Amino acid sequence: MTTKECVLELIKNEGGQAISGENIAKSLGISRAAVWKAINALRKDGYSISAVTNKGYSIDGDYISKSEIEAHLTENNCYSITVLKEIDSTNTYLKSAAEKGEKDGAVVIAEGQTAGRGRLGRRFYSDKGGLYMSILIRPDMPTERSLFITTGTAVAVSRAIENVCGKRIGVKWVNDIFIDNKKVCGILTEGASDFETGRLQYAVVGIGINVNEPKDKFNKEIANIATAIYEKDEPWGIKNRLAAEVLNQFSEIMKAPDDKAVIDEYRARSILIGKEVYITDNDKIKKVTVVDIDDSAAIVLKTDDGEIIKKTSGEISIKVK
Ligand code: BT5
Repeated sequence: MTTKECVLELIKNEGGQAISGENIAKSLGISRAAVWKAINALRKDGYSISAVTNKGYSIDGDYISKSEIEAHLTENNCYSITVLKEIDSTNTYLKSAAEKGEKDGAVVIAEGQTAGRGRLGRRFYSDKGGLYMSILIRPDMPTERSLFITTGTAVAVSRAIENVCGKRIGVKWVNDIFIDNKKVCGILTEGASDFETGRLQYAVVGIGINVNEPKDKFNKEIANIATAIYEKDEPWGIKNRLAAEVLNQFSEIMKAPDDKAVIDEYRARSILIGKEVYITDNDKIKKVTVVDIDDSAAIVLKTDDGEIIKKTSGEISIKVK
């Protein structure tokens, strides 16, 4: 670790309380001037570090820390985690690493994204306040079953938010996580498959969670549809516990994402079943009723003239009436 990283760890370890420059210098065996230089460099990196006279330095509680995430992982997890302050898109970054041979279990987490992506070229607003992470997996799985990666991830994220933050979570087929009828998280699964074998080479699973509302509020494009887990003042270090629990649940579920129990839980969390919705299918808008989500994770719809149709991800987008 560099001096800057060591100073950061010491300040974070205080859980919001101040630590004096003298104590930092003593712990690391460096001069006060070196501490001051490291603090300035951290501020330049975007950390919100306050200095209080006669007390020392403290940091805002919404930071993300690799060591804290690792400390909350269950024992048999072997993720290789990289934490970044800001990046264009964690999915873009990890996809490029995957193409160069990066291993199963690589995880990239960012505090903000400048070009966060949703499905079908849509934008995912990624202000500081959220948790943006991508996980690389190389499952031995036929490509046509990859929809289960998205549904399994939705269950993992739902469980994690409930366990760590105590909020009740619903799922909007196929990749959206909701709290009280508003979107709190989106999932983007991208990958590559081997045409000869018809099996997945890799998948990069991107998860964007609005943990705290952005300081300047949500962008007006999403102001009416988006929500955050916390309106303000998220609990100290919560993003680290949440990221770890997402990874814990994810590794458990990815052992068998198509397991009946997982798809049953996904179905039970669905906010769409029984509702009338509009679907956009090949540029045509249709009103339909959502009948079910079947065991292949396809959505089962009934049209106005009574016809039952099934759709899989990517073909349609859904708007609740
Ligand atoms: C998604 O797409 O919701 C997938 C989002 C995946 C984001 C993660 S973050 C880490 C990784 N790196 C990336 O670059 N992406 C992944 P979709 O279902 O197409 O929804 C996109 C739509 O959600 C937009 O058109 C907006 O209407 C809405 N939206 C955008 N930003 C949002 C936000 N922060 N919260 C709630 N809704 C949002």
